[in-house]
Amino acid sequence: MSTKTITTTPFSDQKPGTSGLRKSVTVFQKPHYLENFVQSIFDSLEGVQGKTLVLGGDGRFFNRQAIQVILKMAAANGIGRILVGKGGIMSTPAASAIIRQYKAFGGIVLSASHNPGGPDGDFGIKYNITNGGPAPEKITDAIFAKSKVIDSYKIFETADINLDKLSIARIGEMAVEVIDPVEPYARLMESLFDFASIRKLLQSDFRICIDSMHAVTGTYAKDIFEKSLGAPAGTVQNGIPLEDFGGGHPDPNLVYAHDLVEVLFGDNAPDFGAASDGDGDRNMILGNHFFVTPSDSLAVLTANATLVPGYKDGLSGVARSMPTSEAVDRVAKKLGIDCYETPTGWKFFGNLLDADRATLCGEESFGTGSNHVREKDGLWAVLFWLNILAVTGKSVEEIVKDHWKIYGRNFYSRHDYEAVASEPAMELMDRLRSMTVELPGKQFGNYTVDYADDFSYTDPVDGSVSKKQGIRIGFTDGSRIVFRLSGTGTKGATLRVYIESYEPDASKHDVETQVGLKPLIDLAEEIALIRQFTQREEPTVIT
Ligand code: VG1
Ligand code: CO
Repeated sequence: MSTKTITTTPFSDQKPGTSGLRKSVTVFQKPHYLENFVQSIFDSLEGVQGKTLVLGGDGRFFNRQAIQVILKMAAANGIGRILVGKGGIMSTPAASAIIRQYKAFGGIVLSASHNPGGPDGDFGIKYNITNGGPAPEKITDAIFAKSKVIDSYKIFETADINLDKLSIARIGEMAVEVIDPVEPYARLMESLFDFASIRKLLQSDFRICIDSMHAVTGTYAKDIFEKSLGAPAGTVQNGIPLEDFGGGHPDPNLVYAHDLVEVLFGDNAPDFGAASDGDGDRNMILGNHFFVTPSDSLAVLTANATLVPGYKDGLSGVARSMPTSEAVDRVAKKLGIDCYETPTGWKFFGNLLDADRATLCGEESFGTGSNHVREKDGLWAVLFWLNILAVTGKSVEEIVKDHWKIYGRNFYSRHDYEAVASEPAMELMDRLRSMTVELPGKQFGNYTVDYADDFSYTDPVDGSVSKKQGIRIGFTDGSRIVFRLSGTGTKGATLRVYIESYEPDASKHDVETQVGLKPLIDLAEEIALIRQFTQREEPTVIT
């Protein structure tokens, strides 16, 4: 049993993106690949020696092997203590909660989120800081810089730790505590929501269905909904976490969460349905034959926050990512609170939450959360909705339609062109970028361009500037079209087109989303020549 220093050479592709490093499993299995990145993390953290780190992942293929490697490397790098989730499991929001509760130095979370898993799927690794949130660019840049010059890494040679038993063990000087990854998170949820009212609702004839998509929330959802809140056994479907997510794509949207969609849009549908993603930070909310757009969900939670014990005193402010619809802006205006527009990615909310400028945050990509942790939180959003439904006695559809009556409806949709060729996708963006100068004032049928830019964000707390965050084209009637390239895809490029229009007139709210947005969808094609650049006739996924 001793520390060994192993000679290595750098890999060129270890730049952490929006949420850490994501690559296919086969890339992570290359000799020294994982080790190089992990050593680069340890080398970039000043003062981590002797401190506590949290470790866990979404249970996908390679999770257990990676955890054993990281534990041994942590011991060799002088880490004081590691808290690792039993079975190597920890959802992203639970990791955030545990880092905060234990006042840990930080944490390492293993996940490629909503990307498929298994030997041919994806794997990922990200570092979270003391506040429980994703590392800011300053740290991820330092990790990348290290990974480019690395020539050796340190690892402690010893037997594997048993991850399946709650225990305290040692690797050299370092303590390894295998902890329950659910309990601290479940207690936090209980402290925020009115569990008594939700329990009463779930024991009435109100029926719910939770789809964990064979990913990490299976463990959490069974404990919270079936055990703690008394929902009938079987409420959680696809609840056993599997290394390949049962061959599925654990992305909670209308296309990939089809099991749940069939239940909620089928005969004898329950009153409420929800799904979450691979690592449990996303959520999709459905009512009986009704889909709640994530942007609307954020607006509804904001408007109804004071009904929930954890937020009964009101919100300090709200924040949304730039491509998220402006529905929440209207609520913030009415409540007289600030509304921040940030680039895509949860890390941009961290400073606003820490400085108490925002209480709730959300992204159009099925992410909602609050200052209770520093990540988006799927099951938190589900409990928030159930709390609102329990207190108001209304259905999901009534809640949303009543909301539209008050605030108007923001028709909203995202069109994804997944795994297209990278070069033409970048050309499409470059072309749009150069067009932003000439677009303002231009007329396209009924639409006149009000502004066009490549979104740039100045963090109001630390003044840091993030440029080139997506092309926004705004029209004089309040409609918007946004173009971005994904930072989380692992094959080629993924073009995301976000389309939004505003309709104040309630008599026009019952139009199907894609129909309501048709003129703008056509306009996006006319302006960006999507078909020509992507060589695709239609999007891969429409949400
Ligand atoms: C996507 C979403 C973004 C989200 C990110 C991480 O990024 O659009 O809103 O924050 O995934 O989510 P991109 O760059 O592919 O558009 V998760 O659940 O994968 O941590
Ligand atoms: Co996720």
